[in-house]
Amino acid sequence: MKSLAGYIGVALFAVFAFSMQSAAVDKTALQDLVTWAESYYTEEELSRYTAVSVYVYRNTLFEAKLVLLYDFVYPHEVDNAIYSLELAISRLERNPPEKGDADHNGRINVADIIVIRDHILGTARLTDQLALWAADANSDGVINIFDMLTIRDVILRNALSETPSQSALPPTALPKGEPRVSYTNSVCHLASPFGRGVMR
Ligand SMILES: [Ca+2]
Ligand SMILES: [Ca+2]
Repeated sequence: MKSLAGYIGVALFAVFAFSMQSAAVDKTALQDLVTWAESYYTEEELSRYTAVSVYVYRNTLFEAKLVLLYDFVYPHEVDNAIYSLELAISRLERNPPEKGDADHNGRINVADIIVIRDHILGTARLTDQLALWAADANSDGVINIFDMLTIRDVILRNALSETPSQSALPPTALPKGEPRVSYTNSVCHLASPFGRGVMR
């Protein structure tokens, strides 16, 4: 039969062993992931994703930060936190943009015209399907100068009326295919985002 001192000794050893194990757990990868996630997924960025996927992401991030906070964690808890956070990030689902919001930031402004201009000129091609859909502002299946002019009109109309831009564009269903880019005679001259566009 063990003495009281024996039990205390065993307990102290267990605590010591657990502490040594916890101290050895490397949280660097989790810390790096959390730091990156918090810097990349700002409130503005998160506003582009569906409420459900953002809810899951926030909860998972919170749990990951708890793991970072705890002094005593097992290695598999750190691994699980990394896995769960990476999964939540991969499952963040973008909200569909409105027509004309080519840079998908929730606003229609000059930046969208510039994005479309660069896409047409080939200096910065759009590849995201939602962006391609939004860039076809006049919903004719082609991305060209007329989409830039459509957005310009929306901006001017909004500036005059100070009403939301959503109603200014014709409602359309999401197309199955990628809008075609018009390269009619290949060159699109633009003096400025609001400048005259001449296709030749
Ligand atoms: Ca925009
Ligand atoms: Ca178009």
